[in-house]
Amino acid sequence: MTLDPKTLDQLAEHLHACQREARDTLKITDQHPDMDWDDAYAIQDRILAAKLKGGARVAGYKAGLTSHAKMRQMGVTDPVFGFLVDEFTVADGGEVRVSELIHPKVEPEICFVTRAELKGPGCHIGAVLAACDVVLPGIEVIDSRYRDFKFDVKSVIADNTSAARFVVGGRAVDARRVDLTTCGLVLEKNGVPVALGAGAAVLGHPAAAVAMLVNHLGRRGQSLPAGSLVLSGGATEAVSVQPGDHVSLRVQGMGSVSLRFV
Ligand code: OOG
Ligand code: MG
Repeated sequence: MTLDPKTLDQLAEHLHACQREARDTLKITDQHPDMDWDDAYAIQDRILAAKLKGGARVAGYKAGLTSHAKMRQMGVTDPVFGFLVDEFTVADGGEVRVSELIHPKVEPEICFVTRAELKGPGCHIGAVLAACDVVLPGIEVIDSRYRDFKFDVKSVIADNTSAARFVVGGRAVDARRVDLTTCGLVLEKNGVPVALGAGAAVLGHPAAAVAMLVNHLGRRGQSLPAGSLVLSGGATEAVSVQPGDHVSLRVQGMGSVSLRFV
């Protein structure tokens, strides 16, 4: 850690206010070039604490920057982890109000629901699949609080990895009965395919992203509780959206999920 607790508090308050008020900011490492990964997660922790204090409930966890397509698009080469709270949830087929966001983008994701606690270090794909109940398709709406979506890895971690909204739906299937590497996925905007890929785009196997999250939590003395929802990360580049757009994601064997931007 290089930042003092007061600075961490201020940065968390600032980023949280930017999220709530849908206004952008310059990336925080411009002012604090020496901040480290622990500082970044400490800021994210403070944002979560403020949300919990305000009555929020944790709705799940997310891994991000887990595919080459995403890493290339954002110029960041390390996966990052964040939290999801109830205020981010959208019902399948539901609406997202663009006026509540800065510059939203959508990402196709494979989502896991666990039925047993997972603990790192040493968590691997096998442990994740053994502890998973179902997998299902999900669309994440990311909305970096940083101007023009420009950030580095520490800034984006502090900003809770751009988390803003998400929807899960389609058909939940037994995680061990689908081949999560070869399953194809198609993201459509207004009926036109705009991104396509396969599960293996996410770290070779999307369960590897969950294992990395668990090992990350383990390093911080935490575990992934039973019954957790985990977004494994965008399998393709994220796609910008505007009011009026209808977005749907179809994942092979798992049906489809959708949302509308108004
Ligand atoms: C960071 C969040 C990335 C994913 O699935 O890769 C993410 C960003 O690109 O703004 O959620
Ligand atoms: Mg994502």
